Order: sequence, then structure tokens, then C-alpha cells
Amino acid sequence: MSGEEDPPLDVHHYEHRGKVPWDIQNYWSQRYDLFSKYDDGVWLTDDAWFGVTPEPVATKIADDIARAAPPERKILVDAFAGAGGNTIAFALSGHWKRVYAIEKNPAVLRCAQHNAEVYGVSDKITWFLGDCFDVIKSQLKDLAPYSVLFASPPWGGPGYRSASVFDLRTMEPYSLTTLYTEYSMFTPHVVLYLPRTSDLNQLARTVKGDRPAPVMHYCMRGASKALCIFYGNFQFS
Ligand code: MGP
Repeated sequence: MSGEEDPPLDVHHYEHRGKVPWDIQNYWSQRYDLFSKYDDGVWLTDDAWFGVTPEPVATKIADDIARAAPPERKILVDAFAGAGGNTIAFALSGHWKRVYAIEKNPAVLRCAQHNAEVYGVSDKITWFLGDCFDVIKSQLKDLAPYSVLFASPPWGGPGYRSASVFDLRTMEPYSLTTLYTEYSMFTPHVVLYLPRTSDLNQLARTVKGDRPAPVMHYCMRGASKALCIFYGNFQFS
């Protein structure tokens, strides 16, 4: 493990399966997919495991956004940093002048900050503890013309898998409409990370005007992990 610091209350670095709660054992067995540097002392809260983007997916999303974003947009705002998987990939991409990462759970934010240290990218990230909608309105407004906003929101827990088509109107605690409406007031360049089973008709109805919004599935080992919708002037060609 890196450093000598012990994890704070409710934060863990599990080293043996025997200590891992039963409901996250499936995720723990994928720990090197989630964080290739897991053994260097990655920290997670028990709830954070469910929402971590696997590192190869986070890296690919970071590459895609960097490649396709308008060149004047050099700030990346990560609205739901969680334990830092996406934030770290954005910082590692080297594309952004600054990555702003928001997380409202103090223990989870501490994990993200620690994990960014493990990956050696802390100096590229500014952290905010708080509700993303409040932080964006109160502290990031002026960055809007230079920003791309990425959001990997909670989907209401792993129960999302029980529906063959996921109803984005019932996503908890924030519906697709809430997320899209709030974020597009800040910047037109918004990327949402959503369930692979998301209702595509509901997604399509959020796309206004003539400019198409690409939807990309991110797959690993023969299965889709999740999809992203890219709103705004992203050029993939
Ligand atoms: P999964 O369906 O829970 O796992 O999550 P997996 O490994 O596909 O399960 P399997 O048993 O079917 O193989 C799939 C992906 O969705 C993971 O990579 C997580 O990053 C992401 N994910 C899962 N949940 C519950 C959330 C969530 O609530 N929010 C976000 N943003 N991502 C999630």
C-alpha cells in the first residue's frame, strides 16, 4: 500500500475476500478492472463500489471526450466524482487545463482525493464537497463557455438491472430530464453516463434541434457496461 495513512471511518482498502461484504464481492473480484493500481492502496466506501466506472472504460470515455470536444473547451467538470474513476482518467488524459470534480459525500470525496494521489494526478484536479447543482451555480458559472460537463449520476443502485429497458424518468434521485435541464443551463456540452439498458426513445426526446447527439456503448469482454450520450458540438470524425 502507498503511504502510511489509515483510511478514515467508512472507507476501506480490502486486501482479502474474507473481509469484503457479500453484496460487493462481485465488484471486489473485478477490482483490477476498476482500478489497475488497486493494490497501491485504492480507497473505497462500500457504497462507492457499485458506481465506479471500470478503468479501461473511463480511459476510453476520457479519450473520446478529449478528441471530440470543441478546442476552446479546456475545462472538464465531473459532476459526480464518486471514488474518482472518471476524474482520474480525465486528469491522466492530459487534455484539460483543469479538472473540477464535485462529490457530496465527504467520505467518498476523501476516497477520490486519495485515489488521485495513488495515480499521481492530484495537482490537476480541484475538488468540491457539495451538491453538484449548487456548486455549478455558485462557483463554476464563469467557466461555462470553456467547459464540458460529464456526469455519471446514481442510477438508484444495482437494482437498475431488473428492468429490461430502464425508465430514465424514474432514475433516483435525479431523472434524465432533471439532469439534462440543469446541466444544459450551465453549458451545452454535456456527456451523461447512463445504464446500458436506458430507454433510447426517452434519450432521443431530449435531443432538440437539428444537431444529432451520438450515443455510445462502452463494452468490455463481450458485454456493454454502460452508454454515454454526447449533447453539444462534439465532432468524432
Ligand atoms: P453492473 O451492472 O452493476 O455491473 O454495472 P456488471 O459488472 O456489468 O455486472 P454483471 O454482473 O452483469 O457483469 C455496470 C456498470 O455500470 C459498471 O461499470 C458501473 O460503472 C456502472 N454503474 C452501476 N451502477 C449501479 C451505477 C450507478 O448507480 N451509477 C453510475 N454512474 N454507474 C453505475
